[in-house]
Parts: sequence; structure tokens; C-alpha cells
Amino acid sequence: MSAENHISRHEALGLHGEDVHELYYQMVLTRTVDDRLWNLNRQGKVLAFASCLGQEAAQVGSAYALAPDDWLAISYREHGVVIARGMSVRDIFAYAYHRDNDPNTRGRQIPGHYGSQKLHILTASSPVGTQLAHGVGSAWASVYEGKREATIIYFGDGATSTGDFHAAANFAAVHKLPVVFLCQNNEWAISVPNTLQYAVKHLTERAAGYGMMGTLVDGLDVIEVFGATRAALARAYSGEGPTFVEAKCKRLRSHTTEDDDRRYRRREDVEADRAHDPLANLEAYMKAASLWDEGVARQAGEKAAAEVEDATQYAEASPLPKPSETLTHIFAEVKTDAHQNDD
Ligand SMILES: Cc1ncc(C[n+]2csc(CCOP(=O)(O)OP(=O)(O)O)c2C)c(N)n1
Ligand SMILES: [Mg+2]
Repeated sequence: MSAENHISRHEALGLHGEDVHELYYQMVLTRTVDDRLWNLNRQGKVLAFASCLGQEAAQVGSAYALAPDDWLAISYREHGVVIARGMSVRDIFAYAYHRDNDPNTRGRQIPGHYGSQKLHILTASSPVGTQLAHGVGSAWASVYEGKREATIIYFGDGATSTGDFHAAANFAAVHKLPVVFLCQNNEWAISVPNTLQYAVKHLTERAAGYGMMGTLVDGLDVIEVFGATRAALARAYSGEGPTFVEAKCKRLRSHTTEDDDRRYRRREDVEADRAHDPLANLEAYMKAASLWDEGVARQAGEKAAAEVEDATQYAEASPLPKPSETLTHIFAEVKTDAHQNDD
């Protein structure tokens, strides 16, 4: 593609050079966070966590398109999403270290199940696909309350095989709810490849069966993901109903730190997948669009490394929850007369 085409792609979407640099930084930061958490797991400091390596563009590009009032229903792999949404790296690490100052779960969940009232992120659950129903409910609530808000639901290719997906997609389409179904198709559901998950060529083909728009995007291309998400959000705000966005990407690591993909994935295939790197993709774009020099890469790398180092120290120095408070912050605390009489 020529330089002019590259420039027109982000400018056509109303993005400035500073936006592209910000997207790049958020992707670098996501990768730096991901690498550090993986290494800390190998040191026995952080529990099981699901890496998003290879999915940074799909996550950052889509979350960057959201308005502050929009809601997010997420899965367990969405580190880039929460970074783009504005969660601090300190908060991410306080959570990963299960510290009492973790604003997500006060250290009570396995890593990656983010939730934040402030950032409008519904608490993530581990069962595959349950967030689809939660997200559709959230969108219905926005309509019910007359608010101009959309909900974006993040899920994987594997989640599209669940009953929850069917129920959520059908309900959202029938009621024309303001939902963006953001499917990150990373080609695997743990050890099950796409070929054993579905018989259609693209998952977007299913959208028509629900009567909704389906958009296929290159999930390695942050600008394209941004544009498709923003178009889907515009449809949602204007009452045109939900959109299914399929972002094709690669899972560049094992399913989680507890999985060993050598048991089901040939090394040469993993190597081949590594060539599909969303960061390298964006670098090439920036070079062609004259938004690149070596200083951009160096500064982003240094800044991200410093943020991650600071967050690691912060989490290491933060207190663990008190054992006597194990059951606090688990259930909503509703003050009723009956509740007050409980003890
Ligand atoms: C209902 C349910 N069934 C099975 C599992 C075990 N499980 C955890 S992740 C996963 C694969 C999900 O694949 P996909 O939706 O493609 O998401 P990805 O992990 O690739 O991001 C499975 C089967 C689970 N957590 N919940
Ligand atoms: Mg998957």
C-alpha cells in the first residue's frame, strides 16, 4: 500500500498522528505488561493468567473507539482493553499480586478478571460466554433508562459455540439493542482449533442468521479495528441494533500460563504465526505514513518498561488482604432490616 493510502486510512477516520502514536504506546504497554506478568508467573509470584500476545491491536483498537459512558463486558484475556480504557498499570499489578489495594476484586479473583465501576467494566467471569448475556442485559438497561450508551462484549471464537452466544445474539438483534459483539478469533479454544469449532468460513456469516450486521476485520490492524468498532458503535447509538465484529488474530502463546501448547500445536506453525505481529504491522504503517522514527520506538519502550517496573514495585510493597476479611467484598452489601438483624 502506498504512503498516501496509509495516511488516508487513519485520517479518513478522523485520527491524528498523535492518536496513532497513542495507539502504538498502548499496544507496547500491553505487551510489556503481558510479558512481565508471564515472567512473574514463572517466578511463582502471579497465579494463572491468560496472555493477550498477538491480540493487542484487536483489543486496543476497539477499546480506543469507545465513549466514556459505554459499557464493557469482558473475558479473562483483555489486558489491552483495560489499558486502553484507562486502568492504571499499578492497579493491574496490585490485582495480579492479589493485594488489598486492588480496585478490581481486592485481590480475591484469579488474575485478569477485571471489573471497574469507574471504567464501566462489568466484572469478568471465568465460564466461557457468560459475559454475552451480561453485556446484552447491560445494553437493555441503557435503553430502558433512555441513555445514549452502547455495550461492547469481548469474547473468543470458542464462545460462539455456546448457548449463551445464541441467546445473547438473538435477543440483542430482536430488540435492536446497542451492542457491539467483538469476537477476537485467535483460532483456538484452548487446544481445539477452528476447524473443529465451526463449519462456516467466517464467523460473521452467522450474523445474518440473527438479522444483524457482520463485519470482518483484520485483527492485526489497529486502525481497521478502530474504524469497524466506531462504525458499529454509531449503529448502536442510532438505534440500528447490534453488530458482530470478527477480528481475526493470532494467539501467540499457550492458552494460559497453565497450558503447554507443545502438546497440540506444531512449533513451525507457532513460528509462522509469529510473523503475524500486530505491533510490527503498526510499525510498518507508521513508517509508510511518516509517523515513525527510532525515537518513537525507544521512548515507547522505555516509558512502558518504567511503568511496569514501578507497578511491580508498588504491588510487591502493597499489603495482602487480611485473612479475617476473606468474605468481605465478595457479595454486594445491601443494608436491610433483616440483614441488620442477622448477627
Ligand atoms: C462453560 C465453560 N466451558 C469450558 C471452560 C474451559 N475453557 C476455558 S477457556 C476455554 C476456551 C475459550 O476459547 P475462546 O472463546 O476462543 O477464547 P480464548 O481463550 O481463545 O480467548 C475453555 C473451553 C470454561 N471456562 N467455561
Ligand atoms: Mg479463541
